[in-house]
Amino acid sequence: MTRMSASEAFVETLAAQGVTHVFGIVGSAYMDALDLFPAAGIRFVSVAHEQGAGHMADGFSRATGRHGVCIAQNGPGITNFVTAIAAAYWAHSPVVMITPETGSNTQGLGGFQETEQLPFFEKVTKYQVHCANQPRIPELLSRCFDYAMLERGPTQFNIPRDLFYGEFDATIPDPIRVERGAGGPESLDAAVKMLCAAKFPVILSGGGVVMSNGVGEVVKLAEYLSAPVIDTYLHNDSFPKSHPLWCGPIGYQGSKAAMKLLAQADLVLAIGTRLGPFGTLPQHGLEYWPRNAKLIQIEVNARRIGLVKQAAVGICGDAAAATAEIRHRLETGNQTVTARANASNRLAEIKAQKDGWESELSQWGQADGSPINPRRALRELEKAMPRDAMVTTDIGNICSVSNSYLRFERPNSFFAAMSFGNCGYAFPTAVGAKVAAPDRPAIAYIGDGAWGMSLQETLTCVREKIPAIAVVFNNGQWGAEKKNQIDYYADRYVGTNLENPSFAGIAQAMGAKGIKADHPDQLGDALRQAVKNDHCTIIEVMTTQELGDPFRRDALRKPKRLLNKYAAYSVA
Ligand SMILES: Cc1ncc(C[n+]2csc(CCOP(=O)(O)OP(=O)(O)O)c2C)c(N)n1
Ligand SMILES: [Mg+2]
Repeated sequence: MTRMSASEAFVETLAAQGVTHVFGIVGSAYMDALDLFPAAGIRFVSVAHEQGAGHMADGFSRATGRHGVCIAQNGPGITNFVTAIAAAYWAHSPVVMITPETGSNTQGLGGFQETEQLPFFEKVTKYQVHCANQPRIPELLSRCFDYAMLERGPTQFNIPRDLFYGEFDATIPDPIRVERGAGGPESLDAAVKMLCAAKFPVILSGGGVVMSNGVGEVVKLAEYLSAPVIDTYLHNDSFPKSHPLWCGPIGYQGSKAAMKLLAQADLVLAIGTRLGPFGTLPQHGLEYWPRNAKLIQIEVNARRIGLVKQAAVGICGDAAAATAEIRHRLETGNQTVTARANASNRLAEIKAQKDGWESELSQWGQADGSPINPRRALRELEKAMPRDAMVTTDIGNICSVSNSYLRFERPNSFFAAMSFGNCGYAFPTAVGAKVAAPDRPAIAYIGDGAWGMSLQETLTCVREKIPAIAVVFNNGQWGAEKKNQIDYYADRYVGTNLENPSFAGIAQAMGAKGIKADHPDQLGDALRQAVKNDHCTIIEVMTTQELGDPFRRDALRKPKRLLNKYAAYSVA
């Protein structure tokens, strides 16, 4: 035990957990600890809005597989975290949120900046703790780090601000990291048996593959089986794009090749995925989920096995370890593996489907002229994309269409706004990723509407010298929602048209680089220039108003009105 001040114990615990960066906005509530951050080896990244800090912690975590950490002033600083923490929850990011609270001496009196800070986050955290006993700071704060990693999601350390003062004897705990195994022997046996019999096995590679560092194992198993590998929705970095067995993602605006191949499966091996319902909806008019195929699901969280799709075999295990074990059993067993005998047909089919989809994309991407057709813009950006880029995407129509054009060689490269689907996610997430991996380009795709929610973090990039890149698709509309008004509400536009200033001009006024591109030829150069800049660069892409398929065809209905007053608002 060593005698320490509370703030010393706090920062020593952060340091013991490997924390090198904390994102937040300064506040008196934790200033005594903040004062020690530099000496403890922690860079405080000062942001423009706490939501940005939460997303940056998420992006930092997704780029590295390490914890992301955010902190703010009690009350309003903490409530500003809500959306970002919900997003991190659905991205399965180990974000530790530190929430200093109003002083314990006045709690309940309705003093300054007081609100109960635990209930807001109850449904979007894996663990919350209120520290009421000062000597327990190291223990409880460590637990937040341990559980965030163990359960892959945000945790909350809530502490009355007066508890940063005072002293006690403390031991700083070592981090607890739990190794996971391949799963139960019976379920692995059953999976191997099923795989041996499969004539057309298809592998779905999910987020768990990236998180378990398992891409290499999936490559080996896929090669052994000559099985096509499909990324689950928004996990486009879960298999290398240059591999002949790579087929691209399923889900909204995903790869038709992936969908057509999945439809032919007699067995689906889903690795590291809960098979989220939105990510398996029909697309491009294709009902591609193979209803009659058997499903083997590998999931680290037992609750998610069979949650969305009935699984014939569920393996509760680490994605990488389970995949390696399955291959080992296939290779060393003396059973016949059917898929190895009929590989050539399948390989030919994979190639044919991929070629077909590629030429469709190329045709769509030919549209010329100014402003730029969105698909053309996405194709030009894809062509200029640096090999080691990290790309974040926002929620919007053009960002969704980009799903077909974002392909990656290595894991930890694609950080889309996941199931929470909040506008304003991409840019701060890219900023956090850039802080985590300064040698890799960090590029955010954002619509003009969502840019209004996130452009303030350009200030953070300028002030903190973070050369993140934003590609803003300026189509003068909240396009994804406008598409619903086009399809369902007879082109009655309520709240979906946007009048924009010059976003490149705003970027320059903020001290960043601003580039406007309104012709397809300019886009590749703009991106290459932005990657070269050691300054934050905003590329404003002027696009047409053309829109791709809507998001939520699954959830919208044609309007029906009963009152005379609204008769004109019905669709016949
Ligand atoms: C925080 C938040 N508010 C509202 C929405 C609903 N929403 C989904 S997509 C969208 C439109 C996005 O417009 P924009 O960013 O301009 O991209 P575009 O669709 O035009 O490509 C809106 C408002 C949301 N997902 N998140
Ligand atoms: Mg828009």
